[in-house]
Amino acid sequence: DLKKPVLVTGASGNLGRMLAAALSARGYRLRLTDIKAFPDDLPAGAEFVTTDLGDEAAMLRIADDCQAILHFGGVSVDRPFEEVMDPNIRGLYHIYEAARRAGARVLFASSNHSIGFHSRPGPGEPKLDAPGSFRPDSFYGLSKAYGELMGRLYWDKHGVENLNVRIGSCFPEPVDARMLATWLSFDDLARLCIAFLEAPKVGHAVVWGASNNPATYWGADHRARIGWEPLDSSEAFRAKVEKLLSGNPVAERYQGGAYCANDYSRAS
Ligand code: 15L
Repeated sequence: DLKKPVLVTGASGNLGRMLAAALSARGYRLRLTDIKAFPDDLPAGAEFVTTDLGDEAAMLRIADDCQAILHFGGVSVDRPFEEVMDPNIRGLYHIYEAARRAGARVLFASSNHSIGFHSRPGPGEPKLDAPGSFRPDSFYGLSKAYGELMGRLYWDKHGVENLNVRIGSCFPEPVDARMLATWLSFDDLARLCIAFLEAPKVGHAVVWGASNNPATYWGADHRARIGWEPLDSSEAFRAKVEKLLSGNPVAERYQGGAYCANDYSRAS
């Protein structure tokens, strides 16, 4: 539906700006929002309003009439609990209430840090399947698990459709050896968002947000439901990054990498 607007939160961030351009080029009407000003020229068919995810009235207002919310807003890195609380915990409730009232579907930018304390699979070991695999590696990762479960609740109780994308590492290129497993290209993310918007039915779904990387840690998910398959691969960057290790044994053992090692105080 190209007539009803799509709301993109976190629109001023790296992923939000890339998606605004890609969705505008596809002909979508866009309502963009962020706590920070939009740094670029607005793409065609887009309007921008500054909002705070902690402000319920503002979130209900801005989502009014929207067909979908692509929720990329909130704290996107490992931060102390108090900083995560308002945008990522309260904010998720505001996003889902707004979606329920507008009759919109939600794409939630979840993260691999919701499952970061799973060990990296060795050669021949099974890959991690998406459903029910939470092992957060930080208060940030915990907020992403909570956001996914908010989607579970709103689908079961109110029929709000939602796709939870456990993004690995979405950057222009992989920048270290871990990203040979976790990298998601911008183009694969843009195609995923379009597949979500155009899928006849989503329900409550969880998808690994990674490109078609042979070194992946991840197995089954619900991608068939939206007909998405990643087309890019991190292998093209192997020679450039394979020797770039963190040097920290906790970071190297677990899927979440450095987030697992931050503030780590377990004796054994
Ligand atoms: C994330 O969740 C962060 O938003 C991003 O900055 C990266 O740190 C990424 O995870 C990752 O694990 O590489």
